[in-house]
Amino acid sequence: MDPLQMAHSGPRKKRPRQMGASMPFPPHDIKFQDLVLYILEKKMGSTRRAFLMELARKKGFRVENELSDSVTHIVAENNSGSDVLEWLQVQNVKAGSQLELLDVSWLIESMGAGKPVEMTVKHQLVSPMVKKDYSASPNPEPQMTSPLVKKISQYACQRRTTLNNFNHIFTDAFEVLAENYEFRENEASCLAFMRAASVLKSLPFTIISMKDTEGIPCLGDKVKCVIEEIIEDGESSEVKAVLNDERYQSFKLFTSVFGVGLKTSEKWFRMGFRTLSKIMSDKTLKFTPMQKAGFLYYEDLVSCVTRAEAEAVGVLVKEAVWAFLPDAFVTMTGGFRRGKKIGHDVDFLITSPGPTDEDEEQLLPKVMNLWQRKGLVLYYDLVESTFEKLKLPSRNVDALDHFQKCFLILKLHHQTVDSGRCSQQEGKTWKAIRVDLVMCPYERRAFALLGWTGSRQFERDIRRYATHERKMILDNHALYDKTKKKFLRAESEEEIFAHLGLDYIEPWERNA
Ligand code: DCT
Ligand code: MG
Repeated sequence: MDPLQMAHSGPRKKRPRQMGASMPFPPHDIKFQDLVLYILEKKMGSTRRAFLMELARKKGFRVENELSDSVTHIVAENNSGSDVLEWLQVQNVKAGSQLELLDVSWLIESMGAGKPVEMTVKHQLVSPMVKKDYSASPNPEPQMTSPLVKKISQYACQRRTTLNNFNHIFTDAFEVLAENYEFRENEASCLAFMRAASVLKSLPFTIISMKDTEGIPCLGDKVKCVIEEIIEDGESSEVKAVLNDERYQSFKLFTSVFGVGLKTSEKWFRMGFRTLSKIMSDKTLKFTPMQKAGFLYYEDLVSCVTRAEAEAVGVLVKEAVWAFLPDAFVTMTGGFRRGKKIGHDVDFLITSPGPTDEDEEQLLPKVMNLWQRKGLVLYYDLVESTFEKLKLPSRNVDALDHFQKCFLILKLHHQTVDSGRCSQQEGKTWKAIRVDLVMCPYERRAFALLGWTGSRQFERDIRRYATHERKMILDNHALYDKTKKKFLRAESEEEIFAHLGLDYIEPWERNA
């Protein structure tokens, strides 16, 4: 027994329980045998740590004094994921995939509930995937910055971005600012904030101090100012000002109408319009057929499409397509392929190995015709293919591709999907849904699938990467190698990534 302990224990026979001291026989019953907790003192302080350890033990949790192999959960306060990983590295402990790194909020909620609560993104300091990557990598040499941020690429196609966004508070703010710059046609600033949002979405931890931003690419001075203000005040004054700005509010409202872009919004704003009802009732304004449909089905179209609705649309698309081309492949693309639970529309790529050019050309018109006879088409715009006339590869990376496609509004009856709550109007038994159908030649399907899966930022970055890092040109139709002066064929998305020398990124990791 050490002298200090002897001094404390005095004449008493029973050794007093010291908070934080080594205890081979914990005095509290352990209720949750599978969990072994370790509470990090760093940034928490020894007093609070001792208090939490005692409380957790009272509640039936096993809490270790020392970090050992048996520990399953590390609980930290005021630490980011990178802080904890850095600390583990110093301790020479690898954060294996079985070790959970959690914020103290998980422990507090668990103690409140009297049992371990489910670990969600808001509790996890590091995404399980990165923890695995990290534990697999050899111990790197000492680093000045956070060990996690060293290897982040400026290109979204070299990052894995799932829907687990640990930095919503920042990315939401950036997206408002980017949108405002878009409305003001300041392309450079718009892109700067979109890139910043994209890179923060890929981080496996929440930024809690400016130190966490060290080494992260795409964060310029303007972006860092916003981050700093949010860290300090919990919000950005610039974002607040934009959200209250009349022009921003009007553009946001006007562009929420299907068929209304920046040009029309600008016109209506200059004419002094501020509400949709004034615009709709104005006798002097002329609307395109697309805008008329946009106003007519406005409520349905602004309420998001759910996955159940998207699946129901998928059934209708397959039924109709297979009626004319039984061997066609129908793939849901866009946000739903990336695992999103909601979307503004449902995108499909259709391709078939068999058909003659004429059969291929006739498919979408036939599908439209069938659905019109069934009364399912509320609006459609069939865009003919310009693929034959196209000089590949196209340099305009943000332009739409040259495949035949159909932008439509489909009438989805509720009996095909359990979504009664989606309807705004009493007694209405259907919902208007925006659907994009794209038909591509079979040998182009890998490029079209990659292009239509998105996200938009991912697409921008994979093209930028191809151009600047590989001297290749990638678009929705093809991949061209400028050095070899030839087109590179691909039967799958994996082959395109391989041609570009990139690790394969799964669709659900492309939410950049
Ligand atoms: N796309 C593109 N360039 C365009 C338009 C689209 O690269 N000019 C790609 C990126 C995503 C995909 O097509 C589908 O586009 P959207 O439906 O607009 O995006 P989404 O990711 O599906 O998002 P949402 O959930 O809002 O539909
Ligand atoms: Mg979509």
